[in-house]
Amino acid sequence: EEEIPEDHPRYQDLLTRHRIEKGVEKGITHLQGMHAEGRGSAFDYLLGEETIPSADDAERAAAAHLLLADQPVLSINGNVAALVPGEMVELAAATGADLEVNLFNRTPERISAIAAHLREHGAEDVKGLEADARIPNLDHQRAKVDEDGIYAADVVLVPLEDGDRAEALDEMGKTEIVIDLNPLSRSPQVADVPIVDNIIRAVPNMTAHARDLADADADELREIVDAFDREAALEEAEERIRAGDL
Ligand code: PTJ
Repeated sequence: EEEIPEDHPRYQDLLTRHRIEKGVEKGITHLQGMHAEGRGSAFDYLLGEETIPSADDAERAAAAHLLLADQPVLSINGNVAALVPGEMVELAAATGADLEVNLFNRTPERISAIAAHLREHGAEDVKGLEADARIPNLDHQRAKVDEDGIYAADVVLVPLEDGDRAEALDEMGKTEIVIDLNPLSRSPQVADVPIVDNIIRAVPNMTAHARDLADADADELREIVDAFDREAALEEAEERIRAGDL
């Protein structure tokens, strides 16, 4: 990462691309993850590569949801592991959530490579290796989850998620938090809390909000959750992208 000069106007974008390439080389990120990254990068450019106010509201509401949850789980795929491994470990610690490796293109090799990568970044317990339960209404490979992880979770964070799986988790009645730079994609459309922001900015900001809310009581957390307007957040992101007034 040293070869990218920090004053380069596209520094963050280049850094992100580089991390995804490294992830592919290490067997963590799927080749499709590079296409996903390219799409995300285009939307981020149109958003002005910054956390817009409605995304910050969503990140605070997401932190409140995770703090209120009985069994919160943060789902990790190949792009998430390459981009924000240490940041996800910190968010888990700040909210009392579990980490679960959950892949769209599931192979045992990638599951163990990602679990090892998370442990290198400070994770103690990593779920997703048992895969002893299934999300209903999804094909076999893509439905695999841990019984005491995503299957049992009341609140799940699913960043950069596939639309079918986001819908199936929603149908299970879970409170779903999605991070996705495309506000029109199905995952944010079905999410209770759609976060239209780059995961690189979103996760550290959620952790900052969680730390800020560490001493808040349940009533205060519920107020934050109730005040969040998912439709308004999606609309604000879409307007910002369409306006393109950078
Ligand atoms: O590691 P696996 O096997 O679980 O596969 C993961 C990917 C991401 C390849 C898989 O889930 C996939 O193909 O996802 P999609 O359908 O391409 O959706 C990814 C979404 O994430 C798109 O809407 C992108 O705009 C968005 N996205 C990409 N990079 C970022 C992002 N959103 C936030 N931050 C990013 N850095």
